Amino acid sequence: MGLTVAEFLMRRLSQWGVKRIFGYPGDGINGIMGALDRASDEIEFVQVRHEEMAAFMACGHAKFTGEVGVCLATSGPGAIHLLNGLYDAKLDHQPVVAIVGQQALTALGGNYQQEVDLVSLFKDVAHEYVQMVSTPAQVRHLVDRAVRIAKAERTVTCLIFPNDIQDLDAVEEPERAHGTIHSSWEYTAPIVVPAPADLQRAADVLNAGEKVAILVGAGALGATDEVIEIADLLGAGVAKALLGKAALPDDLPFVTGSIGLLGTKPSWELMTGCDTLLMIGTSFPYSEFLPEEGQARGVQIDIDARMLGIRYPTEVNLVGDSATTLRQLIPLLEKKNDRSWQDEVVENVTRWWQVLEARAMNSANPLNPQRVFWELSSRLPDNAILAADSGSAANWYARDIKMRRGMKASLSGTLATMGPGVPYVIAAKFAYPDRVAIAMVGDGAMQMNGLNELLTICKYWKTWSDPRLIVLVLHNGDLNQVTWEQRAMEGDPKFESAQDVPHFPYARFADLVGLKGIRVDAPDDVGAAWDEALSADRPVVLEAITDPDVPPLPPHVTLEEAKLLMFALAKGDPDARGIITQGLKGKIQEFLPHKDS
Ligand SMILES: Cc1ncc(C[n+]2csc(CCOP(=O)(O)OP(=O)(O)O)c2C)c(N)n1
Ligand SMILES: [Mg+2]
Repeated sequence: MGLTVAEFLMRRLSQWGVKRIFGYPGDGINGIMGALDRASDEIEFVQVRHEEMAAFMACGHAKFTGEVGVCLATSGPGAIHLLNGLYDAKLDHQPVVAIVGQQALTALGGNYQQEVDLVSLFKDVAHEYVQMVSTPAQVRHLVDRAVRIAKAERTVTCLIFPNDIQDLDAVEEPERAHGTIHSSWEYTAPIVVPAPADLQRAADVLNAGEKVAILVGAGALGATDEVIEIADLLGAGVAKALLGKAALPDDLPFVTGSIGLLGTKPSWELMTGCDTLLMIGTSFPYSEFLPEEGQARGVQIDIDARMLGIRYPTEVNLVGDSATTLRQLIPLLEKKNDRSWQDEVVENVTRWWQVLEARAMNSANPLNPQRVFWELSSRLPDNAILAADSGSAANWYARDIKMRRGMKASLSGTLATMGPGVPYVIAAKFAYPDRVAIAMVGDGAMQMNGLNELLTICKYWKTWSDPRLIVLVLHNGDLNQVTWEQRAMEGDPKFESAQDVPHFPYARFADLVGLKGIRVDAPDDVGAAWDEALSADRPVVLEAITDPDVPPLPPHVTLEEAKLLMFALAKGDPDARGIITQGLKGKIQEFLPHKDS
């Protein structure tokens, strides 16, 4: 007997190298689910708790492996649930294919139950390619195009399968006739390099500079050696956009760490002091953290021409792979003999790490969140995989975690959505079951979806060769990041009924469902808590009771922000006393002399 359409879909995805699909069933995809069951030797189905999590996992899979991620949902409600996770992938340029069900073709247009205009619904998020199957002979080329376009454009594509189509006989090879398509599944990524003359123009700008700043993003993740060599040649400092945190190890003395609101002071000094800016694979959005227009000459490298010249008025915009382009640029660069600029950067960086350590050691009520991240940093296994959620955790992850070579790390960089922390690390464990994965998540995000997804961890952890997956929960009883934004940007006091997060016993819940729960609320126990979590025989929820009054301070507080914060406190902020104490403690560390280490 021949294959059904759904079976052929599985076969074709498998030919494309897809080994795993994250999803949730429903009668809109029953034909596909049956085929998936029968194809389970080739493709594994991972059952999540909510379709948005399937999309986050597909995105996390793509981020950590470089492969296409695939998620599957039923018609109507299931399809709608995918959206936020798909936008996360789209905005961070990850290849994800969404497969969704639809009501029967025979019912469409009849106001049928669960009938949603899915082509229109996905038209924005999957605008590069969204198609509904209406006859079996289309399936081969629709799958081929959905996967190829997702990979080639590093974006989201979507295929919609009405449920009556799924069980029809497949057309594995369309007849050779007018109006049929004959497609193949192969795709090879090109090596994209700029023309020699343009590389020379870039080299001329970089050679002329005396104070070169480099900013790297996700596009530089595969160019570690090349960025190090260029930074050495140019005597430059290197700042990292959040998605590029793993691009360079933080133990290099000229790496200034994160940039932006969640960034570091040496990155700020690098950008405000430079005369030349080289941006590699980044679309870091906040212009106020980049040099002023006219201050620096700029060169930008990106694989996607659409991302060039939109963050700083760069003078040379190169379309190219970061590693290959940098390798071709290197012979054109002159080694700068004057190292005084880089020496200054190194000095700033050295001092900054001391400030961070001192800030982490400040007392708080009860735990200083910075201490939690600081203690983790030195204990991280060599090949750990990290994911931060959106919230104050992203600040401490950005600043206090020292990345080392071999680690992977990500978050929702551009959409900055709450919720990807736990699903990202689940995807990481499926892709790399022998590595330790750690999610860093706020209590708000845990309650939004992380708690439910712990049940997915319960369902699967015994299949992972190394069971260690740790979910750090910052239990601060607050939607803290936004509480601080409201204070510093609006001058409003904390709006308690909007910002307070209901109490929940995260560690006890972990124990209840068969994982390990560790609760820590004393500063001196934090290190031991991490040691225990990292040597556990099963996934762990590490619940840290942290102080919401420790401000996730931007690297420099503007006068305007300070004024607004003062207004907020004067207007009767319930946490005013704690904030003043913690804010002063953090700020003061910048001015104290530190022991050389
Ligand atoms: C889906 C979504 N809803 C709302 C926001 C706005 N937001 C960003 S951070 C944040 C607070 C997160 O609180 P929590 O998870 O408790 O982390 P905390 O900042 O307290 O550490 C909110 C509401 C968002 N980014 N995404
Ligand atoms: Mg919170």
